[in-house]
Amino acid sequence: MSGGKIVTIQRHIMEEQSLHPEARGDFTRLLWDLVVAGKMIAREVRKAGLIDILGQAGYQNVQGEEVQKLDEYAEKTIFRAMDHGGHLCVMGSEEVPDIIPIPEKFPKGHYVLLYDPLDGSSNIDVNVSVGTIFSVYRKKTPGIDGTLDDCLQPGTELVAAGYIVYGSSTMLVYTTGHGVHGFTLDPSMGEFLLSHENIRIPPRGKIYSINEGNYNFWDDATRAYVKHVKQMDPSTGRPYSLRYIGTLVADAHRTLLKGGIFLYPMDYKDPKRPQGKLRLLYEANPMAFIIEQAGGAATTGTQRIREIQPAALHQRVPLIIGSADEVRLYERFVREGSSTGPSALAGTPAGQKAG
Ligand code: P6P
Repeated sequence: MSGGKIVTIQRHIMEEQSLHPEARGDFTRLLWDLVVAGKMIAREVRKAGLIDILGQAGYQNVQGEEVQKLDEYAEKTIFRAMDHGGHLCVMGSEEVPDIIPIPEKFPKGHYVLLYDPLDGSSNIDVNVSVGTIFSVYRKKTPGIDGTLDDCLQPGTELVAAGYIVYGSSTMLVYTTGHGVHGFTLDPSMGEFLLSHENIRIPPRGKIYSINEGNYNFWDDATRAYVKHVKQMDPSTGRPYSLRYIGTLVADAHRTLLKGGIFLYPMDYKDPKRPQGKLRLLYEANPMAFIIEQAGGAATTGTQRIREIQPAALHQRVPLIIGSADEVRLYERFVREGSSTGPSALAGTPAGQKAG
């Protein structure tokens, strides 16, 4: 926690701008507009149970998922907050099939915004944390209008990424490549105040986060890794603990603060979707940028998430993120491919380095 000094997110973003000599204020104002959208979504999430904004909107999104009314509100709020500022050349939303052009009547800018307006929305009506995820890239193609190619950039090209988690409190966590910083919304003031400066993820952690219901559809390496972390660790007298909220933003936020590992690996329950459920552009890349900036790691099991060259707007990838040592151990299970995991570790309790 940041003792003493009172820093609003607006002030912090301004200070971050000074770290980017080429920044002309455009980027700062883009993030400011995004913060406004986040505050408006937070307000609606907080009172969702009180007004007729719960429940389903009556249609499915591009993912084939039932759209919740709050999904729709979040989508429209971000679009309306971001379409006229003159900072963006194109947008992309996890809820929208194609790229979202900037309306002709508005000026266009040099940045690309990709966002998941309300991640975990199936949790809304049971009062479990949900979130918003955003990614910012520079425009790469010539001309004024943004294109699909401007959206299909690898995560190594990210200039900013962040999320808002609507939980017991509302927190905004973001990075522009100079560390990861967390702000807690003071609803009485409507201000996000710096509460977690320069977040660092612990190199190890005793929490694993995965949907065990998919066990029968995992590959051998994932099964072997999960079996490994369930073994008794004599150094702590217990195995790892399982925590799974079912909202990526909330599971990733806990992993960032407490360490451990989050896994949404390949699963074979849906032959049309062997790459797992999470979207590269809208979920995996922004979370990978944040976790790496905090000292962690993000992989598919065989490839660094941020080095994947996207081929499609809604491309899905396996996502394993968390403490660097934990992610590297998972990669060893994949690499060594044995059904009992890395031979040197066979029988070694979880949490202990092999000889
Ligand atoms: P499952 C929410 O729908 C989401 O996209 C992520 O936020 C979350 O991590 C994942 O799906 C949960 O999926 O299959 O475990 O319900």
